[in-house]
Amino acid sequence: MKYVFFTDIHGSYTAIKKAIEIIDREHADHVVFLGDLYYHGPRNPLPEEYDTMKVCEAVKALNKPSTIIKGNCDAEIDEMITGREFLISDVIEVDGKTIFLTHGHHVNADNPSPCTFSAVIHGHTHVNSIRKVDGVVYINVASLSMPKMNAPKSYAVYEASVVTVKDVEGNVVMSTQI
Ligand SMILES: [Mn+2]
Repeated sequence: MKYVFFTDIHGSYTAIKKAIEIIDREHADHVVFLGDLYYHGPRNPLPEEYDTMKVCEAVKALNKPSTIIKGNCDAEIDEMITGREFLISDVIEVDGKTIFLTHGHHVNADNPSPCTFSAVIHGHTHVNSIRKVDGVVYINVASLSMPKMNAPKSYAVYEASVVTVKDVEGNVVMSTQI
């Protein structure tokens, strides 16, 4: 079972088109959006090809099973127009691992969960990182549209107990066993 993770697209049509290419290239079984899908918010400049309606159409047209996690920029209208619930968090049970999915503005390596998971996969800061806290591996996927602190535009994949953060070309940025 192979998962692909995207986060912080913030309404960039360029980024969602890239995500669709990546889903095909990676032959992912399941797609996870980790929040901040449409709205760019007052903290960010307008991303490339900012077009929330076209991003929404692309998400609705996905031909893979998917999960959408709610970010701190995601609103009730986003769920209504997408026709989907944006989950506050979710858990993947795979290969004997328990992976907690969250946007990352509440739970992250600096504010760890009181629960024990194999890994926590999140976004929010637009900077990728892998940190182990109390035996739990925290993976920050970073942004596909607006990375910060010189991070590359990136996404992540899970397969066979390994999480790999990659740049948009598919080059490995960082990787960890969980
Ligand atoms: Mn955020």
